[in-house]
Amino acid sequence: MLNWLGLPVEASTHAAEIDQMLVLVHWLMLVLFVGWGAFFAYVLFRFRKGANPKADYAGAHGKISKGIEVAVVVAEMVLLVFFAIPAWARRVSSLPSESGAVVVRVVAEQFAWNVQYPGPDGKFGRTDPKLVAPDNPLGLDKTDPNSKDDVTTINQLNLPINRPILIHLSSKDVIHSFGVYELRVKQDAIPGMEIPVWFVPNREGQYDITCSQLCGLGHYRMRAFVTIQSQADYQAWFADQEKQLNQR
Ligand SMILES: [Cu+2]
Repeated sequence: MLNWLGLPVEASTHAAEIDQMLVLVHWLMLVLFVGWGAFFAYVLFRFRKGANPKADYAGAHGKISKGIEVAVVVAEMVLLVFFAIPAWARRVSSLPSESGAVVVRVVAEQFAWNVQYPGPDGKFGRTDPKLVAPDNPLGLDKTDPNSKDDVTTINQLNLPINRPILIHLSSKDVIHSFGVYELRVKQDAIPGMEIPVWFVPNREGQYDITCSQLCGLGHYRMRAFVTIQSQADYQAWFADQEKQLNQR
């Protein structure tokens, strides 16, 4: 039932719930489209000029039209109250704990995605806009002890499978939007705000991070990758990053 929408693969645990919502909305839209379309064709014929030389200003009198209107409103309310709002509430209120999750900072800028991992100490190094430079896009304060083990990447986010991921999302300049279709994740990145985004990836692979908010001339090339890998592969990747860090 999901394939007819042509959706990308589901790569996170909440993807099925989002897709169910999409499918329900599309079914409702299909019924409305066919229903209103048939009604429109009927009205074109029934109230043609030849049969109705004088317009009737009172409109529809029957109970059927009112009944249909109420049914559409009720169907939309059911979708909203029983499906959409609970699904949204789960996304924004049941955040995983910092200690149990893989915590990452993602900072958007025109036109790239900067990633900061807190490293083994679990603490993000201090960042300061004054320290931002071409070789330090995050403005990481290298004198801060917490920053010593912080791994930073550009346009590449590696994450382990089957672990809760908590991303602290922000932006350096304008409003961007962090969109990963396979994970069914989309969240605006807003300067001055740090917005939590969480999900549990459950399918290994490499997926596109696409900026989903028109953010300037280079918007089209604001593309990055998220690589979902096994716990062992992720640890090996991370150890490699730490090694490179110590060689610098
Ligand atoms: Cu952008």
